[in-house]
This record gives sequence, structure tokens and C-alpha cells, in this order.
Amino acid sequence: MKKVLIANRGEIALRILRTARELGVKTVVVHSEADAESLPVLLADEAICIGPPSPAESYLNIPNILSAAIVSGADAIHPGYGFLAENAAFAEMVADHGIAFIGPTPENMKLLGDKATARKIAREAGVPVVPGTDELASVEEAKEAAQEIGYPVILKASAGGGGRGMRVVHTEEELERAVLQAQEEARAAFGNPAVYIEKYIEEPKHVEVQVIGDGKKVLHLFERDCSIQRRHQKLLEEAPSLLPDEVRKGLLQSAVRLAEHVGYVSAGTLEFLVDREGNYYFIEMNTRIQVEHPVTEMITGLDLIRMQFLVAGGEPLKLRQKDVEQRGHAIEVRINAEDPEKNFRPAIGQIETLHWPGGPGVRVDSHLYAGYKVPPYYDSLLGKLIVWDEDRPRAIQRMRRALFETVLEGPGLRTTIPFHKKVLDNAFFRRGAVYTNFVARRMGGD
Ligand code: MV4
Repeated sequence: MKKVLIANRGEIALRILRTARELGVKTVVVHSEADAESLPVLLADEAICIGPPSPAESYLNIPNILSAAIVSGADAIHPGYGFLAENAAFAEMVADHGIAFIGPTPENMKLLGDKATARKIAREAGVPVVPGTDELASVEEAKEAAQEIGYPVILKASAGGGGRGMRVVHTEEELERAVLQAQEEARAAFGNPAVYIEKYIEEPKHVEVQVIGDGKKVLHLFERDCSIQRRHQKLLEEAPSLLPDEVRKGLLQSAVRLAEHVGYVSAGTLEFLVDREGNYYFIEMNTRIQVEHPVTEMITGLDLIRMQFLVAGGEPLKLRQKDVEQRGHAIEVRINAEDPEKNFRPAIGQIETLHWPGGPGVRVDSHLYAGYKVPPYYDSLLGKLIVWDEDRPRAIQRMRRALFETVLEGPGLRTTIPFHKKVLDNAFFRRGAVYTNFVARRMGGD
């Protein structure tokens, strides 16, 4: 692999660029007009403007991205996360042009991208799923299934995921309307009205397993707890989770079994819910590198993006599962340009004063620089602050210290830093009493 085109922006474009440079791979960064002064553009070997600020005309603009790859002579494309990262048609077109797609195969994406199909495959692979149905054929079927399962139930869009197109239903009276509305919303949002039903797991932990495959074998790189989220936007993640070892073991084995069952290639994440009795259920798989991958890198000492490059270059994974070691505890906080005092509404601005923390066990993944103007067209992530220490209490203390040092100020700029300081001081968080309703129940969120 001689030259990679990075089809993304912000901190993940910088993250990919860093590993490419260490591998001696030339970098081409595509960018919108709004990102012409971004750090990845400034650091790349080549930069190609692919369109106006709006994502549809730039980072989602397949013809322009493919043209940039051909014109620059890139022999690989890394999609990062979001945008085209899980777009099977894009991955197919990249391969059709003889360019390596650094990520899973289009088949992996098609199979696992449909949430009802992913459930079916999980069942075939003997992986526990939440009691529920495949795609609903009728409202009648929904009623019978809900009777069988017991209320509350949750309706989910097959083409949804990440919390989009979900609806909790508490009684049979509301079920019919809910099914019809969910189908309408799914058709409007995803062009696919298929919905399925699951028993609603009250107060679960949201735990996800990192895997990496080379098409022959799959390794797990342990798990992450992502329960601290607001409206399905993760805010703080940590590795490992706080589950008892026998539950963790089952979860990790299930994840590898499912990924091997589909011949999974590259990095991927299997999401599970774990109830208060320690029962774990597969709910969906993300066929991409994720924002929170650094906490896994910190407890294993591995470079996941590097592993993706090597797999995409045709190298079989050299590591065996027993070589994958886990040490200590890592925590990541997402620093967004949002105002926690104003219901997390966007609060962007120019970065006037910027001081990142450092010292032992502290990592900053951010594209910010002093004077950088945060463009309003994209997500609000300014950067991720990640810490590692020998155990969770020490990691919490280190994160509090790192946040204390961080200075990120500018006219009109507000960030989620004060929110994270409160979470780290919260007694329930400190003793690990963390479930998906943590923000709503413990932080007065919604
Ligand atoms: C669930 C659930 C409870 N029961 N499924 C699916 C997508 C993922 N990002 C969150 N999802 C959930 N699926 C069943 N059967 C709880 C969640 C969930 C959640 C749901 C509503 C509001 C906030 C949530 C935060 C994390 C997990």
C-alpha cells in the first residue's frame, strides 16, 4: 500500500493520517471548502477539495471521492466512521476501481447492517439475542409476540441502528399505532419500513466488544462500557467493563463466534445489553472503526488503525487470542462544542485559548489548534481525552486531573468538560452503578 485516501475529517482523519505516516504510506485527505484550513489537511501529503460544506456535496459525494482517489493514484481508501464508513455500495465501487477499502467487506456490511438480519444470524450462531421477532409481517404478529414476550416491548427499525427508529411500547392499546408509526418513520428515514420487536430490557448496561478479523480468524480486543450516553450519543466510554468475569467471558466468546460465523474482515464492534441478572443479549453490530476505539488501544497496547491497514494489505493477523493482553483501565470523554447548561445545544466558536493536558497515561485525539474556527456543518466533536491507569479508581482520578488542566476557550464556545467533571465526581459512577439511564437519572438529563 503506497498511498491512502482518507475520506473523512476532524479527529478521525488525523488519527488515520498518523498511523499511515508511521507505516510510510502517503496520505491524501479530501475536504470540503469549510475544512480547507483543518489540521488533517495541513498535515497530509496531498489535499483535494471535493465540494461545498454540506456533507451531501462533500464527504458523502461518492463520485468526487472516487475521482480524487483516481486522480491522486491512491491504492487504498479509509472511510473512518460516519459518512460512507458503512455504505456497502461505496465499498463495492472502491473495490471495482481496484482500490483497497480499509474496512469490512460489502457482504459483511449488507448482512450486519440490517438489524433484523443481524439478529437472525446471531441466533444461528448460538449468540443470545433479546426475546423478540424477525421483521414483523403484520400488526397481528406484533400483538401476539408482545403478549408472548410481555410488556414493555421496544420496536426497532431493521434499517435503523444506533438508537434511530426505536420506540418503547408499554401497553397493547398503544401497540397498533406504534407499529404503524414506526413503519412510517422507518420508511421516511431509511427507505425501508421493516420493523421488529424485542422485549424492552430495563436499566441495562450497554457493553460492546471490539473485534478484528482477517477473513479467516477473528480476535476480540476485550469490551467497552458505553452506558453513559444522551439521546444515543455516547459521552463517556471506558474499558474494560465492570461485568463479572464469567459474564465477560461469555460475552467475548459470543462476539467472536458471531463475527467468525460471517467471516468478518477488519475492525468491528458487537453491541450487547446486559441486564441486572447478568444476562447478556446481542443487539447490533457496527461494521466500522468507532469513535471510542482509543480506550481499547490503551488497555491492550495495540494500534487498531494499523491492524486495519495490514489486514487491508492482505496480511493475515499474526496475533493469536492468547497474545491479546489487557492491562489496567482506560476512560475516554468526548469533548463536544455543546453547552451542558443549555440542554447540550451546539455552542461552537473560534478556539482562542487551547491547552491540552499531558503527563503519564494521558492521550488527546483532537484536530484543534489555537485560532481554529469550528465549522457549523458537521458533528460537534472537538476531540477525545483518554486516560489509562492501573485500575478504575486511579483512572478516574487521572481523568479528573487531566480535565482540571484542560483549557479550551473562545467567544461563544462552550464544551462538555463541566459535564464530565460532574460525572467523574458522581458517587454512582464512582462505584460503577452505571446503566443506560445514568444521564437521565443521575445527571438530570433527558
Ligand atoms: C434496547 C434497549 C433496551 N431493550 N433494546 C439500541 C441501539 C443502542 N444504541 C441503544 N439501544 C437500546 N436497545 C432492548 N430490547 C436499550 C437501548 C438503549 C437505549 C434505549 C433508549 C434510550 C437510551 C438508550 C441508551 C442505550 C441503550
